[in-house]
Amino acid sequence: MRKTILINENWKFVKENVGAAEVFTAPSDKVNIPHTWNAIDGQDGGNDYYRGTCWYGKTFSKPELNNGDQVYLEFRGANSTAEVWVNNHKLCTHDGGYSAFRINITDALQEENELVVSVDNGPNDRVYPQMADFTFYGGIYRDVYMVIVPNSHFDMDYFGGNGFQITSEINEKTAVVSLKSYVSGEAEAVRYTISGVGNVQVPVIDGVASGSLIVSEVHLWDGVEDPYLYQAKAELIKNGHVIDQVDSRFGCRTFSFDKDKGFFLNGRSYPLRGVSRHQDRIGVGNAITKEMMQEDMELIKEIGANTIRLAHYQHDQYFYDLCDQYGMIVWAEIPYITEHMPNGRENTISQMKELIVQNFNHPSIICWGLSNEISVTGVTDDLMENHKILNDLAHKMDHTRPTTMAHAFMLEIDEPLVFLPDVMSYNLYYGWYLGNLTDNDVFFDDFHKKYPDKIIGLAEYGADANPRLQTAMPEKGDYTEQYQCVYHEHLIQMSAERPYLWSTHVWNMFDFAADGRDEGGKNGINQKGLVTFDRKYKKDAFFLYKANWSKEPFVHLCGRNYIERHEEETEVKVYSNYDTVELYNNGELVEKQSGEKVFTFKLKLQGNHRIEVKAGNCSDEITICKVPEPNKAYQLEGREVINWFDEPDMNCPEGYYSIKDVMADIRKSPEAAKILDDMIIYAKSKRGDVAKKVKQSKSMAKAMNAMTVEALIKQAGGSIPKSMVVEVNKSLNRVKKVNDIVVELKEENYSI
Ligand code: GCB
Repeated sequence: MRKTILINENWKFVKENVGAAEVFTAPSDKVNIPHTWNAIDGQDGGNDYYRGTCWYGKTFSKPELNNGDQVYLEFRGANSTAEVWVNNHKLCTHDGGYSAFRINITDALQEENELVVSVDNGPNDRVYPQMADFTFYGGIYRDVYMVIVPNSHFDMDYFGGNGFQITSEINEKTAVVSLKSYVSGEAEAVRYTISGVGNVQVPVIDGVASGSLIVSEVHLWDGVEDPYLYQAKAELIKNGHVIDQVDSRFGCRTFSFDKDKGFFLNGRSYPLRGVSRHQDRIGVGNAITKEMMQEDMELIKEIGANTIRLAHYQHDQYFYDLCDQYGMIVWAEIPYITEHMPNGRENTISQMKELIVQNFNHPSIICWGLSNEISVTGVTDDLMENHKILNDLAHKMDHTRPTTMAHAFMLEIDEPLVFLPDVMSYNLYYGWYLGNLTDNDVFFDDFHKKYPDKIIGLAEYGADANPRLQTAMPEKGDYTEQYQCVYHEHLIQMSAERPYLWSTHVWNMFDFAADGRDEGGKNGINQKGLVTFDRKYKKDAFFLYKANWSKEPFVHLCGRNYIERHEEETEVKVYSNYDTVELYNNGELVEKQSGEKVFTFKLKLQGNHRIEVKAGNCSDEITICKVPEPNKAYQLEGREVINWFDEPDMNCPEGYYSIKDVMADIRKSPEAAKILDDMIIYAKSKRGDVAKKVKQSKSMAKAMNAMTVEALIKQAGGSIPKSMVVEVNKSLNRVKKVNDIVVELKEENYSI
């Protein structure tokens, strides 16, 4: 029988590209897996974290083996290219930092062994991801196992899978469960058992054993309400004895998509409303523990989501298992992202094969994501061909799940790429990076009207919020908790009014590291999370979703961090899934309100206030007070100016440009356009690599052209310092207006 041994402890780590021969002699640290070398520098901004080759080493004695036993090493994740040596023999190279891989080391074994692994997260042009809005932490950051199997065994060599594939087909109350396994070496039969159902023994023919079992009165895997899992085992039989065994859970469910009504699970409408997740955490990067994954899942459960987009790469098996257990519907994807690389085709294919083979049996997964925002730097023939290959591959490997893609919001809705996958989705950021909140509504209305037969969803949407930043007057680009709420209140309503959206996923459940970012009062962090990077603080918007999605009764008072308030009359906002809430000020009832999810109260401020809200058996409390001056700590540095033209040296002379002009007018003068472009380049540099690369579509260029420079500066959220705004305005004041030229719309790089 096989033996699986976790070998995470006691590795040597050399943070230098010393070469295989030097690993045990070079100065090194002692580390345990999971490990990354970018836990700190990958999260502190500057886009300067160490990307290169580092080395790991471990010695071990030869395990006790029976005749013919095969010894494998199994790496669950090493980012992003790993090479494995045993006793100076290089045994494998694996490209792809988020999928599991195995290597047979039997022939290289001696009594005492030196295992050496190089891991390289340096830039190249063939392994995805290379350009994206997150940190590519280097290291062996998921578990490592030694697996000893008999000479004949369930296949260990096919794209990291366990050689056991289960598919179920449901017919009314009965499920036909097809069981297939792949066998290496000689064996006569495989016995399949489903706990509580029965077993069947089938012969191994040409290395494959196919059988089926009927489950009558099938207990469906029914999403978050009843995620019932069956337990299956495959036993390999040789000479009448069981010599190997693999186990897998599976679930029986059906699902479908309707162009008007969205997603259906087990025949009933089941609108998918949920969040996206990145795996990393503050201080530990991607080297997270099972407890951390469990905590993430508990938070996602608490908010009441029924779906997770596991972005932008393959997640840990443990997390997919949790999704099965908690009944989450999952969008799984490979890190084919942002920038298509002509040399990366092979890597997209192998990563897609790994994704499907390793995750085939998870009932939670309902689609395979081909790519994310891949059109950002332009669509080429090679990109199209690459996608067709991946699409066909996914269909061939799995006829039970559709393919999907997350399109960038600058991809015009008529582009052929939009329609390449089976079901479509867009990442939209109107009301944050660009445009107004209602542009999201218009976008989907246009799409649905023009393509009523297509299945469309919202793969990403979100707005950054730093819990330190608080305001009575929320607006786009201010990074306050309050604007994040305004944004999500609108988006929730927008999607509720459009039941055809097959899924919506908030970007993002958790703040995450993007070392190239420097905005919103934090360096190196994307703050679109509903929960902070350390998982310790639930932002107000978290409770907005909880009110909409969760059945667990609760009431929440917003503005917990907005303690010192300057306004005469303040707004007190409450999120709850009760329909009646009562607000108390210093113990006195202010008002009892009935409504749905969002309740707002006005309160005159004077001195100190202990505010309490009660609903059913639940209550919440905050304390706030009136202060004579606005608290500067609540404002984003660089965004303190409310009206630019109240500032000294800010003018708007007749016949000359100023920041009050719309961009289309400024672009009529090459001299003024240059001033604008320089400012935009500067602002983009604060939003990381992806922002620098974005190529605008014509419709977005049109939207941008209609904006004033002043509006653009606000949207940039304080990343353009006051002194620069004054200088830009002064420079524009020196340029005479050009009135009679029509500027041609170009796909220029001028969004922020
Ligand atoms: C996107 C990307 C995601 C980014 C996000 C953002 O569309 O898919 O990786 O993190 O936007 O926050 O800008």
